Amino acid sequence: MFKKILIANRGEIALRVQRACREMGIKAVMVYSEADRDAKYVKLADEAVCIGPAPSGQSYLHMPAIISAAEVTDAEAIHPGYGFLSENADFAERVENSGFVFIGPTAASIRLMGDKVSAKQAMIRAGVPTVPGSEGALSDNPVEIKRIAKSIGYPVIIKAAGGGGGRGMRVVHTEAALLHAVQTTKAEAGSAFGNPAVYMEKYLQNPRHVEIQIIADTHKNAVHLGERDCSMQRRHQKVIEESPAPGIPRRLIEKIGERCAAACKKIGYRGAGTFEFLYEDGEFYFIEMNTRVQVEHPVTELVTGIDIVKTQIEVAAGSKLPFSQKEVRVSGHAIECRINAEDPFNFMPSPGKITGWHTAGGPGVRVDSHAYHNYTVPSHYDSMIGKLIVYGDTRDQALARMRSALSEMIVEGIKTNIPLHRELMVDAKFVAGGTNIHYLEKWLEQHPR
Ligand code: MV4
Repeated sequence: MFKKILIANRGEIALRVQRACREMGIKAVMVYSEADRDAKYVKLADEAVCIGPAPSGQSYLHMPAIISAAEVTDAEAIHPGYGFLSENADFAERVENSGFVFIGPTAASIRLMGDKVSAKQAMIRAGVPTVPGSEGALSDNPVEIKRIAKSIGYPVIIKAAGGGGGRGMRVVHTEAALLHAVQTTKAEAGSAFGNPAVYMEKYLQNPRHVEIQIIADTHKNAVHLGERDCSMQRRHQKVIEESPAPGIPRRLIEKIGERCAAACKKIGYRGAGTFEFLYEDGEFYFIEMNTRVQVEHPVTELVTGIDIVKTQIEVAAGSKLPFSQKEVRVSGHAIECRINAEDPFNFMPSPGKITGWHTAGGPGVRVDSHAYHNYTVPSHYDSMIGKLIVYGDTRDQALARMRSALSEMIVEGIKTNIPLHRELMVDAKFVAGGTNIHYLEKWLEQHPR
C-alpha cells in the first residue's frame, strides 16, 4: 500500500480523501491555493504545499505545480478528487510519466470517455443500451443529416463530441431548423472544445437521470454498486441525489449494472466510475460516463456499506477488489442534499465568513463538509460548502431523518440553500418519488421566491 498520497483538490472532497488516507495509515499531502491557506483540512494534513494564487488556472489546474509538489514531498500517488484535473487525460498521463500513480483510470480510458462519440460507440459494442441516434459523428452531408433525423423522429438533440454535462447541445423540433442547429452547434463546439464533431440522438422529453456506480481493479474484476437518482437538478447542477432510484425494478437495475460492469472489463477500466443514463418509460439509455469519484458517492456508500474512496486507493495500489458482485448488497435508502453558499431565492453565490455553524447529527446522519465556525468561503470556486447525507431503512425514514437534520442545521453569516431543501423535503411530488429532470426547474418557476 502507498505510504503517502498527494490530494490535488480542495474543499469537502479534499477532506474526504484525507480521511480515507488517515483511516488507511497513509500520509496525506494537501496542495492549496492562497485562498485556501487557512482551511482546517490544510492544517490537519501531514504536509501541505502552496501551489499558487487563488484563480484555479494558476493553482488547482496548474499541472507542473502539482507534479512538483508530489516530487518535493515524495508522494507515491495523486488523488484528483472531482472537477479540476480529475478527468484530464493529459494530466493522468503526465502524473504517470513522472513516476506517480494516478488514482483513477488510465489516460486512454479518460480519453475514450471524454469523447462522447467514442464513449457511445464503446458502449454499443459492449452491449450497454444507448439513446437511438447517429452511428458516430455526423457528416457534413445535409441530405444524410436530414435522413438520420427523419429515421429517428423529431425532436432530436445535437450534441458536441467534446461536450458533456450539459455543455454544447441543442434540441431540434423540426426539419426546417435542423441544418442551422447542426452548423451552430459545430461552430460552438469547435471554439469551446477544439473539436467540431457533433452527433445526433432522439430527444427524450421527460427522462429521469439515473446513474450506475462501478468500480474495477487491475485484475479484470469489475462490479457495480447500484444506482443513484440525480434528477433533482437546476441548470445541470445536481441539488439532491438518492439511492435506490424510487420505483425502478431491482432486476432491471441489476441487468443494466451487470452490462456496465461487463463494459468495464471489456475496455480495461480501472478505478471508480459512473455510467450516466436517462431513464424513461421503463428503459435505460446510456448518455455519458464519468471517470472520477463523484460528489454524490456517499449515498452509494451508505446503501452498500462500501467505502468508495478507500476502494479507489486500494485498486490504484494494485490490490484486488475486496468484494465480489455477489457480496454487494443494496439495503435501505440514502438521500443527499448539497449545501451551497448561495442565495436560496436567486441562486447568486454568497461567499464570506461563516459566523455560526451547527451541523446535524443522530442516527443515519452524515455531514461531509470542510466548513467550520469562522471559516471564510472563498469567492473563487464552486459554491458547494458541504453535503448532508442521511440513511434510513426505508425512503420514508430517510426523508424524515433529512427533515429533522435540516431543521438542526444552522449556518450564519452567509446565505445557503438550506431553506430550499427544507421546502423540497415536504413537497408532495418529491416525497412521492420519481420526479424527472425538469421537475425542480418547473417547481422553482411555480414557487416565485
Ligand atoms: C439528453 C436529454 C434528452 N435526450 N439526451 C444534459 C446533460 C448531459 N449529460 C446530457 N443531457 C441531456 N441529454 C437526450 N437524447 C436531456 C438532457 C438533459 C439532462 C440530462 C440529465 C440531467 C439533467 C438534464 C437537464 C437537461 C437536459
